[in-house]
Amino acid sequence: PGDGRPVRYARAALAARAARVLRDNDTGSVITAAPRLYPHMWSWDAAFISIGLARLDLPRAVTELETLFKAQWRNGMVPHIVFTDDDAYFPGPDRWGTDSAVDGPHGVRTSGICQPPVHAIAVQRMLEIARTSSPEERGDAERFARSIWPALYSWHRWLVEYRTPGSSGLVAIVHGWESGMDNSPRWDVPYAAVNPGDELPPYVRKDVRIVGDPSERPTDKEYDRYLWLIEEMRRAGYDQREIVRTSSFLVGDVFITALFAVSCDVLVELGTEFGMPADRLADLAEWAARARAAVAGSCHSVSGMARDRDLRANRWLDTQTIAGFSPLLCGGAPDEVQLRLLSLLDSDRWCGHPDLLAPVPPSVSPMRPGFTPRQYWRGPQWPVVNWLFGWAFERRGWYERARELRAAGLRLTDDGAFGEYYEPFTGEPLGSTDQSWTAAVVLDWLC
Ligand code: 2M8
Repeated sequence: PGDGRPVRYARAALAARAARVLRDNDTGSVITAAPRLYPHMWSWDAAFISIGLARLDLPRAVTELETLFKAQWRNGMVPHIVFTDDDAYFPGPDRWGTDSAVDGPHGVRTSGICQPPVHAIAVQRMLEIARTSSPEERGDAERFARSIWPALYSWHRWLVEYRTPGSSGLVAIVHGWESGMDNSPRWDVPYAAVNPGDELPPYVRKDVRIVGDPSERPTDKEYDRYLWLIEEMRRAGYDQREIVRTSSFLVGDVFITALFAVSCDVLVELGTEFGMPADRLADLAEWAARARAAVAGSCHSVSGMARDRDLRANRWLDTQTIAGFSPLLCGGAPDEVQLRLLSLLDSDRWCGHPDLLAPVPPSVSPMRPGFTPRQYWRGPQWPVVNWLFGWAFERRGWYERARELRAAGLRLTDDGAFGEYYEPFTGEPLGSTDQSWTAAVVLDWLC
């Protein structure tokens, strides 16, 4: 193979392995995010998984998203974890303590926070895939898109009603886990202000026992903060207004805001096609415009990179991570800023770094102090993030760039391990292997 990794699979064999990962991770009711490390359904994982499944078994893909949305809270929130009864993951449902939350769902146990809103994107992608298949699949996918649309609308409305506080227009998160990029340096400053109290109930981590090298995971100190924020939310009874008012972590997340803007656009497209109410379509168009303006408004005047905003301390967060490229996902930044971002992305500070195994954007620039090539969201490359940029570039008509990202993503993942994340220089798969969303995006790239 020439890159130091033991095997490189050809396309057909890689697709067969990816399909097997999704089949093996299927418990019958949900496809777990990963076999041992993540034995439950995660919200944004489920969206990507449905895209991969649509290539294999459309009804199964539909069931996956229906299962997630059956766990939607009564106020509209889509929870970040839907628990199976496996107890190998911590924190499980007892620690979250959401069973008595007023707005919680009936008959299913979930966490009490959310994750990035990529579900409309998944539904549209499933529809596109089904339309290249039989008339029957096409009909099924259209029925599904129409039936899930109101739930997607109320999920987006929840993000506006409860999670767009203040004047920045950015969608706010109350826990780093909501960003999906748990321990990214994006959150170091706001997390420094989270002080776990003496009343933090004791706990034992399970993740570090499963991942062979604990330094690929967040630290214990970080976990104390993660657990402390859960404690605060439990005490607030999962009352969203109270949480946003009092939580010691409140940050406008620019990457989520960009995904929200483009997902609102997608919902407008689907809603127009399926004759959804005009007032709802108008809401979505307005939310998209506001979110897009917030992303553009966050861009640094020199670098052009988009920034998160610490809403407790009222200041911009200037960490150079992959989230800085958010305007490329949703558009709306001035042309000159966009060009600066594209040339930065191509430069040796990002995808053009000469030592990368594949030109996939790492989670943090390899040229930044604090870049840690093996540690989770602090340096490694994440295939799903690469998929999102490729999808957005295709949508924006940047076909050559989209093709390049797809090729780079396949180059990184053709070892067939379906790593959760990858060491950017050696291409070593890290964290979990047989990670479902990695298998899913690889399938989408291959088909
Ligand atoms: C990771 O997050 C979970 C907590 O939600 C964890 O570390 O225990 C993140 O990479 C997140 O983005 C992802 O959805 C989840 C499951 O793959 O794992």
